[in-house]
Amino acid sequence: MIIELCLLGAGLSSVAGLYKYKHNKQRKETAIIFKNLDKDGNGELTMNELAEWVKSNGQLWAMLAVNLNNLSEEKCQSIALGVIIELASGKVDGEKGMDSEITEKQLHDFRTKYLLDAKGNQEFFHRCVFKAFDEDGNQYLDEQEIDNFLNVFYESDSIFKGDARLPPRNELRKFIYEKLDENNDKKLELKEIRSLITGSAIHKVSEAMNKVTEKSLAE
Ligand SMILES: [Ca+2]
Ligand SMILES: [Ca+2]
Ligand SMILES: [Ca+2]
Repeated sequence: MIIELCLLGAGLSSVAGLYKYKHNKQRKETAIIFKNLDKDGNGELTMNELAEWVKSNGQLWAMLAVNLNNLSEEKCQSIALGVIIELASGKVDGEKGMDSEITEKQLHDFRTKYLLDAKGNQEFFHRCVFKAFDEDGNQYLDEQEIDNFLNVFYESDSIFKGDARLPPRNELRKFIYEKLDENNDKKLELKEIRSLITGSAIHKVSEAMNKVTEKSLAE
């Protein structure tokens, strides 16, 4: 019994040890990244200092470039930069976040939550896609922005072109306003339009539509 308890104790402490090791390793990585980016050494990162990180780190924007292939790499980088600052600073209301300076702790929290975690990484990507269409940055897509969003599905080089699951444009549009716009204000927030963004961006429109239809039938 005592031996078993000892073994259990050893097992638990090695799990804790591993966790601590991983945690410390991530912290050290953040510290190195931060030090390299903080060119003026004032202990905070401005937008320009962070931009260097985004530029050199494809993980932050390449997914966006692949999925929205009409956007230039520079545009994708600037979208990712905007989302990073919003998430790291906690100021998601448009322009205000852009003046924020990011501390090492904020950078670390952003990395662990949105880069080193698969689910968080997906959330980060969804936010980038959303921001690509929320051109005025007011956190919802108005009718003009929704029109641009719909272009993704219907442009001549769209991966959905000729896909039988893709409904006619006006039907998809109707679907968005009738089924996804939960509070019927003709403004689509990320949480309302997410089902069209999910997956590796919008691959499964009909599936998303079915899901929402099933959900609304079940309610
Ligand atoms: Ca600085
Ligand atoms: Ca908008
Ligand atoms: Ca709405």
